[in-house]
Parts: sequence; C-alpha cells; structure tokens
Amino acid sequence: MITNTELEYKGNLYPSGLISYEHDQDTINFISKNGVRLQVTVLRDNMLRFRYATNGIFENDFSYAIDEDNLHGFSHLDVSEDETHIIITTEKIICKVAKDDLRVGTYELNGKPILEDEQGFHWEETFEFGGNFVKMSKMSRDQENYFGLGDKPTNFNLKGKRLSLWNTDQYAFAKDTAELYKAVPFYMGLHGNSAYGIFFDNTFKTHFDFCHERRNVTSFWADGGEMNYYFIYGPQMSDVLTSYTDLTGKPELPPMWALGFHQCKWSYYPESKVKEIASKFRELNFPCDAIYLDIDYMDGFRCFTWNKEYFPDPKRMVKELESDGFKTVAIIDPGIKIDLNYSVFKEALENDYFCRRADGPYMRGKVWPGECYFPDFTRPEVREWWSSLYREIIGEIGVKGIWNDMNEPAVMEVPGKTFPLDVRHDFDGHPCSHRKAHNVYGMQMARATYEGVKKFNFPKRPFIITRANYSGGQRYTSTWTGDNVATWEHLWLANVQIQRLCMSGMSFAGSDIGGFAEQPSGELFTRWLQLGIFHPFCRVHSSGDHGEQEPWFFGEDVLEITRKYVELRYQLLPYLYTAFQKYVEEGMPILKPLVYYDQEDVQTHYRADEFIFGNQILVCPVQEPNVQGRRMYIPRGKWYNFWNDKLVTGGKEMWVDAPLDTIPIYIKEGAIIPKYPVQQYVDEVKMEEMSLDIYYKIGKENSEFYEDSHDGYEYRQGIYSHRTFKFTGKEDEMIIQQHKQGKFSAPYTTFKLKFHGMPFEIKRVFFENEEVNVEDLHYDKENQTMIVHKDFSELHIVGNSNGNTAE
Ligand code: MIG
Repeated sequence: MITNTELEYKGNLYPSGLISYEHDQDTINFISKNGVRLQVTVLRDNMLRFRYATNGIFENDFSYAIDEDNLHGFSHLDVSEDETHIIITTEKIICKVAKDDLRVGTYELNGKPILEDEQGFHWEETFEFGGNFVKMSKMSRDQENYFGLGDKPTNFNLKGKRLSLWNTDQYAFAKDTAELYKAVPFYMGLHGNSAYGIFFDNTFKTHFDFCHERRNVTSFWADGGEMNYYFIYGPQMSDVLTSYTDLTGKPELPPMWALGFHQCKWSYYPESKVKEIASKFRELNFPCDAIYLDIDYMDGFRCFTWNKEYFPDPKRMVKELESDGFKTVAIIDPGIKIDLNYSVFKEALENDYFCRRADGPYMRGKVWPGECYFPDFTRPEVREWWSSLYREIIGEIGVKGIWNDMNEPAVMEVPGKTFPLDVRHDFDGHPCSHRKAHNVYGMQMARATYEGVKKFNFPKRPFIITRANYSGGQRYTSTWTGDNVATWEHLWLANVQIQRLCMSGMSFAGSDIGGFAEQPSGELFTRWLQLGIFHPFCRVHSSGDHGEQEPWFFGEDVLEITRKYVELRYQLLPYLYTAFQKYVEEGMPILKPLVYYDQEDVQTHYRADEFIFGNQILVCPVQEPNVQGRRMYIPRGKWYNFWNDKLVTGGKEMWVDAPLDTIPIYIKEGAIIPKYPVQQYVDEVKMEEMSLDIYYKIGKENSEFYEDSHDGYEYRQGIYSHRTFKFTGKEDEMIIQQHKQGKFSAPYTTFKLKFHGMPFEIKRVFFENEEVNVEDLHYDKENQTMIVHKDFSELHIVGNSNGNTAE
C-alpha cells in the first residue's frame, strides 16, 4: 500500500470487473463495473499510453511534455480476448488487460513478461483539493534495476530508492536530497537483457518507489491529476530512451560556441572586472568562449535593466568582448520587482500578467530585488510578452545567451521555499493551482526565453540555460545541476547527475565545475575540470563569497593541467558536435553510462563512474584526493589507452594510472576521431587541415563526423556535411572508406590521418583504387601521419604484419 504521508489516509479504491470494451483505430477503451475507464492508446509498436478516469470522465487532454510532431504510428494492432483477458498485440509487444480488475501486463511476443501490474491502478480520493491521489504499483523482479529520473543526486541505479519530484531550490544540496530543481518523471527498468521505460506525464508532485517499501514492488503516484503514463518497450535501453526523446522532443543544434569552455561567477562586475577576466584568459592562452553576467549587472536586480554605474555602455562592452572571441551570457530571473517606475513591472501589471492567489491578490514573494510579483509563464500571452522583452538585451545590446535561474520557482524566507499552493495558473487554458503548475513553471519560463532569444538573435542560434525544468524542456534549453558544493562527494554527484540527465532525455547539461558553494583545493578543481570537459555543457561557476575560481587562481601546476584539458575539449569539439547532432536527430544521449552502452554485460548494471563520451571514448573520472590511479571497469571490446596507445581487452576491472595530470581515457578500437587544432575560441582560426585519429583494429568499426557552419540555420537547407567512415582492418591490411552526405564545404581541403596501433609497416597504398606512392600522401613514418583529400572515398593500406597484442 502506497500512501501519501502528509494527508490522512482514507483508503485505496480499485477498478472492479470489466463490463465492456471498445476498440477504435489506435485506442481501446475499457469500462469497469464501478465506472473506471481505462484508455489504452497504441502510439508505436513499442509504445502504449495508459489513462485512467475514476468516474469515467477524462480531463481535457493536454501536455506540456509531449512533442506532437514526433508521434508516428504503429504497423500492426490486433485486439482479441480469452476467458480472463483482453489481449492487445502489436508488432513488438502483447498487452493483457484482466477482465477481473483491469490489471495490466505487458509481454514480449514470446510471452515473457516485461512489466506486470502488482495492485496496478488504484486511487485515494482527496476532499481537500478535489480529485484523487492516483497510484500505480508494478511487480519488480529480482535483479531488476532502475535508471533515469532527471537530476536526482543519488546512486545511479535507483533500486531501493524512494524519491519525489517537486522542483526545489536546494542551495548546497546533499547526496540523497529527494527533491531537486527538475522534474523528469521518466525511468527505465532493466531486467536481464530487456529494458522498458515509464513516462508518468503528470505535473503534480510525483513519487517513485523502486523496491524501497517492498522488495518486489515498484510504484509511482501523484498528488493529483490523472494516472496517465506511457509504457515504452526496448528491448535495448537505446530503443527506450530514443523513443522517450521522440515523444518529449529534441532540441535544435546549439551554436558551437555554446560547447566551448565557459567562465562564470556570482558575480563579475563592474565592466573592468569582466574585461580583466576575459583578457587574462587570452593572455594565458586558456581557451574560453563565454563569460557570464550574474544578477549584479542589473539595476537593483530588475530584470531587463542594467546597472549603469557598473556597466555604462553594455552594447560597447559586449561588442568589445565579442571582438576578443567572448560571447556574453546574462542571467534573467522570474521575480519582477514591485516598482511602478519600472516599465517591465508596469506593463505586466497593466496587462494582468502576474500570478494571483486563489482569492485575487497577486502572488507576492521576496527574491533578490526585494518584494516581487511573478509572471504566469503558463499563459501563452505572457510567454509572448516575456519573449518580446529580449529585444533590447539580445537584439540591440548583443548578449548571446540567457541564463534562467530561480525558476522552480524559488521564493526566499517562506515555508516550502516556493509559491503557496493556492496560487492560480492559466496552464494554457486549463486553469489550475500551483499544485499542478509548479513543476512546469521553470520549463515555461525557459520556453518563453527560448522564443525571445531565438527571435532576436536570428539568424544565429539561441543559447538558453535553465535551472528548473520538466520533461520535454530539453526542446528549449540546456541546464546545469544548481548549487553544488566544492567537495569530493559533489564531484562524484556531478558525474552521476550528468549521466542521469543524459539518460532522461536532457543531454545538454553540466555542473558548476569546482563547486558553487565553498572553495575547492587546486586538486579538486583539477579533477573536476578533467571530468567537466567531457560534459555536454562545460562551465566553471562559483558563488563569490568563498574566493576566486578562475583556472589561474590555484597556481601554475593547476593552470598547466587544466589548460591541457580545456585544449583537449577544443580539439574534440568536432567529435562532441557530432554526438550532439546524433542527440538532435535520434535522441541518442551524448554521454552513455556503461549500462546503456552494454546492457548485456551485467557487470555494467551497477557501475556509475565510467561512461562513454559520444560513441567511442571511455572516460573514468578520479573522484578522490591524493590518488595515483584507480580501479575501473573496461567494457567489453578492445580499447586504446589515450595517453600511451596501449591496447587493453575489456570485460574486466583493472588498475589504471592516474596521477594528477591524468584522467583515464580510452578510445574504442577501430574508431576514427575527428579533431580540430587548439583554438582560443570557436572559429578563432580558419581551419586549414582537419585531423582524423585512426585507431587500428582487426575487424570493422563505423565512425561519424558531422559538420556545418557552427551557427545559423543553413544546415536545415542541407548545408551540412555528414561523413561516415568505415574502418576494416586485417592482420596486414587496412581499409578506410568514406561516405559523405550534405552540401556543406568545409574551409580545409585535407585530412591529416594519424594512425594509432597500426601493427605493420606500410608496403603498398591504394588511393581511390589506384596504387600510389606513400610519399604522395606525405607519409610521415615517425609520427604515423598521412595527408589525404578530405573527400576521399577509399584508402587501402597493405603491410607486413609483425603483430600487435592486447594486454
Ligand atoms: O539565490 O544569481 O543557482 O548559479 O549564481 C542564489 C545568483 C541565486 C542561484 C544559482 C546560482 C547563481 C545565484 N542564484
């Protein structure tokens, strides 16, 4: 029995026996004797939606999460019945609904259970709010494991946890804090080699129990709304996750500078300080693409204004920074200062854009500017207005990105740290209280921001970052993990949280590198940055109260090491950009936890430290002080140690050296990794040659390389280049084939190939099927490099084998 502890428990109610069912195209409707209606909709062969109405009447069907454009159909649907069940069969799964009590089970076509109801749907009436607590319990099998749920700061595998989703400003949160900034009510279950997902699209406070209360039961429930969830079958986790991401949407490609290194602090001001920091990066040759303005750039924390004393001419400053290769990103909070001399406030007041309490007064709360009112971002007109406010800061001043904070929404000095629950919201024409709108408030703010920045930055691409979010919010914005702390435990948390966000459809994520609260040692800062350069979003941020956190603050050694890693990120930008494109196109997570990478290997099911960056780079952070190495698990297959090109065979745990200047990195054999030269910022130099690092293997491996103009929308007109490389290696032979799609023509004309682990001496070379001299390809034997035209279609190398063996 799952109850909500905050309220008096009135007893669970259950559907009774089936009296009738109807099948209409993709939907099957069931009605029970006690009036419960269950609607099963077949969205795809591997995706079913379940909705329950306790009194037979459904609510208006509306969701902020679902991306309607992405729902494709199914190829097969058959509905039949036997004595005990109604049986729905698609091309991929069978779903049975019990005539007795409407309990549901899903099965593979061979009859093997995927997920079966335990008590199944039940509910508890709530007199205070009307409606119900809606509940669902499912059987869990031994060795079943759970992953997902957004930004939860807890063990990667969720088995044994009970967690709830209610967006909360948690300054200096701790491990196992139940509620954080984001609500992503999506998880994946993995049993044996078969994975499925559950997306509980309910914006009220939701709760998830993964075998915490009872060993073989997993349940999820909400404080209101409908039991409305999507079941997605794999069997691969990648099938589940990409289907979930199709359902809730994908972002557009960010401008490439957004993937560079970013420096932030609360706060850099006045202008001279911002300039000083920026020039220090250039002086020290430490690559950096963006600098952030936190709340102190505003006039008395009034959004969309500037403190003219600190920033007398923001347009000039932004332009000067830009000419030095820096993009400016500025923060915008939701709280609008109550001030009749402030145009944003006046406009919103006159148009009735602010949230109100149930009986009419405005929702008033204290945040940085003092007493504020808060726009109701769940109203389309309000979003429209909010996006128009970016005209000046983006369109005229030239700020390139917007950072939305405090949008859980956070309110200071009040119980619950947010709006009272009676606050009213429009919810896009479905008026409701804050109980229902709370978890989407931040998402709708970020959405309005996205629309505005996109419009006024056009034809360049927008960059938005938000703290609060809900499922589907990845369509509009990137995110960071909020106010972490400069401790080793938080470094561990950052690693888990970013992997978890990637497993929750929100790949464009990063942590405050070095920790927001308190101050890291040089060692912690170094270790954190070594991990951070592999996170899709890479930004150093700290609250100013504890000292400086620029890379040069910790002394010469730390500067040297961290510079080397940021340079590595810049070299890997084409590889990261390619992974981002796969995320945008296919919903593939940019980081792949080992369990996602190889679910068939049960060794991966409880691993959390190691992950795959993109498709072919294995990374394992060092998360403890004072160590010279660590044990790590190398997934199955063969991998090259990035630092010394030694080949190791995976499927085992091993000791790897990792002195302070080294984070363990391995490259999958057969991989072809595109690399840029080091730049101080994206597009600093005109690229004259592009490097491809080729890691020899016996066998085949495919690699990809996506490119476009790094910003703007020409790629949507086919002006991109998508290269697929096929590597085939034999004892004494190697073939690299390239297939290119798209009309983009990069500025460089050649690739510099660098061979790693080539076990033979080159005897003959065939280029485009014709034998050539190695000298023609500028073969450099010592460095193992060769230069070829970028649009080659086949390179065939024949050699004399002298063996290459793995450790
Ligand atoms: O109450 O804007 O998480 O990144 O620097 C603190 C000041 C408000 C919290 C954010 C943090 C930001 C800070 N903000």
